[in-house]
Amino acid sequence: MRIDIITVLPELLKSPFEASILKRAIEKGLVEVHMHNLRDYASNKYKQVDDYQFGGGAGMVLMPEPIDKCMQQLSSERSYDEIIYMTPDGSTLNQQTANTLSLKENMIILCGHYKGVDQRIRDLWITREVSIGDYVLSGGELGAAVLCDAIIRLIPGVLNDETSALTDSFQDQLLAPPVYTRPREFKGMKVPEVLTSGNFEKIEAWREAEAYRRTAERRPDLLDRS
Ligand code: 6GU
Repeated sequence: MRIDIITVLPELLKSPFEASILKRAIEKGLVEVHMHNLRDYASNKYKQVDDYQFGGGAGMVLMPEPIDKCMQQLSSERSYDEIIYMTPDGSTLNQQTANTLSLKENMIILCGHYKGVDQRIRDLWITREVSIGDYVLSGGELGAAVLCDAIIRLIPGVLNDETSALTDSFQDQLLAPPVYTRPREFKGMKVPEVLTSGNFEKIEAWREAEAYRRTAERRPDLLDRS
């Protein structure tokens, strides 16, 4: 998989890819992530990438020309399966979208800023608009980092224990059951006996029941779906 990220703040996006499992995925050659600073595609001598909005109103808008120039450059080098725009008015990211995107080969992620990008860029280039939740961020960069993490960890070979993504919360529309490790007793609290019984059928049944109980209690909306 190859991900190209177009941003006015590449520094904000560096550290997630220089730590933990994202770094390992890149080192293993399972994913390539390339940052493109929109300012490098600005045409006037002030390296301007934003401008006032027509019709008036507070806030700047990212100009179409630099973004278009960057999109054209990238698209001439390879074909892209998805060109994603990170924006609070996109569809809310969920596990199903992450699963779908983890199967793509080449993706561009465009990070919005200020009041966003000129609508014509969205009409011309964007195949999917993604929000990471119902709150406003200062820019799409942190959303892009969240999206990349959600996608990249699903690529086969990225997680050490290949089965562990399968038992994540949401992967079967349920929250994950409680987990325990040693010691068997901590501050008077014991690990549920079934987990130390060695009876794997019973353990599976307990985990499923706990997953349902937890989901019904915390996220009943997940049980109403499908
Ligand atoms: Cl992707 N961008 C911004 N600016 N705000 C957001 C968001 C994205 N997702 C939720 N809020």
